[in-house]
Amino acid sequence: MKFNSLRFERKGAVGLLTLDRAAKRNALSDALVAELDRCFAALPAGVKAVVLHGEGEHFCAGLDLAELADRSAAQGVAHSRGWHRVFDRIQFGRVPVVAVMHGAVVGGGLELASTAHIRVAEKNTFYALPEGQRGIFVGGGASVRLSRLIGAARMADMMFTGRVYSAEEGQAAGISTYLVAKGKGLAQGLALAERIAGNAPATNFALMHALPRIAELGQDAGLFMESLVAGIAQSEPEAKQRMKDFLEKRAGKIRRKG
Ligand code: 1HE
Repeated sequence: MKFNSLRFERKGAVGLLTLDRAAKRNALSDALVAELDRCFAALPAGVKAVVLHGEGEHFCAGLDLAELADRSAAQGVAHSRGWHRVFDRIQFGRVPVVAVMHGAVVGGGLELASTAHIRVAEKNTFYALPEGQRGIFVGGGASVRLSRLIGAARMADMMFTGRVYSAEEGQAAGISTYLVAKGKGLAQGLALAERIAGNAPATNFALMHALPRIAELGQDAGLFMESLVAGIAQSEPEAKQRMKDFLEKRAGKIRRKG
């Protein structure tokens, strides 16, 4: 796949997707967002997980402020809905995405990272929602995705006060679930993506498409939907084979850490 502001490389079953606009701190221009859309729509069939990271010193500086033209209210709604469509395509796409973050993860960059299924942060990562200071509001899904990760109160604090979260604070708040040394994020992200790519497809599908929906349901409907998904997943031949492999001592045991 050929792009101007992205690079896509195959590493076996893992696709490595790089935001490749370092001179503008990987700011999300309309063209870059359109390329993300095209990339996720056309992922090669053999790709079973994607790692998303940023070239240069930062993951992503958010919306390309140079393009914040004189939009009417209706045009602003349409622009935001365009991002929602693309970001939904990433979150509810075909394969799980691991975001590897470093440097600035701000505004729309944090919204993009929030679409991923796992987030790895390097220790030099920092998070902010400068929309609050720029006199605008988030439009790339943060009110839904980020508020579910860190809570609406923390998100509101970031926007009211311009608060910047460090990598450690982001980890404690739930933005990342892996915190690694500077320069080690990509190796960690690729290792995680390889593990994910080795899962049964039904498990990955359930985690991407069923779990977030179940998490939004009440207890009764949620437990019922869980049973339906569990029944479907365990009926797959691959699940039966994996269970048999364990019982016949061909599969690994879970080992205590350290
Ligand atoms: C940009 C952008 C951008 C950098 N749009 N051009 N996002 C923000 O408010 C974040 C604005 N950016 C920054 O605060 C800083 O640039 C960073 C902390 C990300 C990086 O700092 P630094 O010192 O490494 O880089 P720099 O010198 O500030 O920027 C380098 C170049 O990138 C410079 O351009 P140049 O032509 O003068 O070299 C910057 O203008 C350019 N650049 N960030 C356009 N964001 C759907 S709603 C989502 C709403 C939002 O995302 S609002 C948040 C916008």
